[in-house]
Amino acid sequence: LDLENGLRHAIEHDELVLHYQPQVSLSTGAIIGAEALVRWQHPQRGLLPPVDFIPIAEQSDLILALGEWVLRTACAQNRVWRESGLPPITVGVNLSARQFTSQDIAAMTGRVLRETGLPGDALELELTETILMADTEAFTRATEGLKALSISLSIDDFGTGFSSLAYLRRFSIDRLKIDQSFVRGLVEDASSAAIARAIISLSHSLSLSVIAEGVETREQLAFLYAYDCDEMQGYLFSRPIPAEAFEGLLREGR
Ligand code: G
Ligand code: G
Ligand code: MN
Ligand code: NA
Repeated sequence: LDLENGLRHAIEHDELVLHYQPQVSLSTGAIIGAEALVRWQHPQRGLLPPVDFIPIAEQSDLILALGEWVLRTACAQNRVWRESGLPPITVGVNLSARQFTSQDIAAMTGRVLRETGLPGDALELELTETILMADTEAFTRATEGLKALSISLSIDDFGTGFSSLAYLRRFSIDRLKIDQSFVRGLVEDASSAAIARAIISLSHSLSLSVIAEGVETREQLAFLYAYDCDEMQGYLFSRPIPAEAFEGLLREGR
């Protein structure tokens, strides 16, 4: 409960901060996107990773205020980048299941886009397979509302859940994110490599784009390139970094 109250205070007093991890095109090497990842600059405990507070926020409606703060901050930041003549990128924001069940997410997102002036096609929302499995009428309406705003939808940690492939079509998914666990074993483990290849080919068969997460080595990158993966994200290129550092990378065009 202490942490919950602390977190409520943190949202209201700007103790949260976003770091951005670059997403890179494998064909051009250019940065094409940024995943926004929240941290809590805790006054006593230092910079806390999301695992330390997102699960707590998810136990209450606190996740709604936190989620809206993240969305607004990421959209406002990307608007600033776009206005400053940097190469245009898409910003990706992670969503929790409760953000679909406890509010009208399309209305909230539409409001944030209007208020920040960011075009919908410069925003990607990351869903998990668990969220997708909530195959309800309300969820269908929510995703239709988001698509009507020209927002991209991706499936995070793809391959670790149990979603049906039919959902990819039904909910107009744009991109799959290959889970890090498959990328980690790409070079040594035949079954990880087979799964990664299968996800890439599935994506292309359905005209989705596909990004590999957690790319740490040149060998993994070479495999992904050979398998015709579209994009990569991982420590090999960059860790998640503060906005100013990200802007530096974008400006250098690397
Ligand atoms: O940032 P890290 O590098 O530690 O991220 C760990 C986990 O926290 C990831 O699974 C990510 O999806 C989740 N996460 C990070 N930022 C957010 C956020 O703004 N909202 C939600 N719901 N999850 C987030
Ligand atoms: O939302 P998601 O679960 O995909 O969050 C991505 C998480 O993966 C974040 O915690 C981020 O810091 C982490 N991450 C990103 N790239 C790498 C990487 O190359 N290696 C490892 N081990 N973790 C990574
Ligand atoms: Mn993610
Ligand atoms: Na992921």
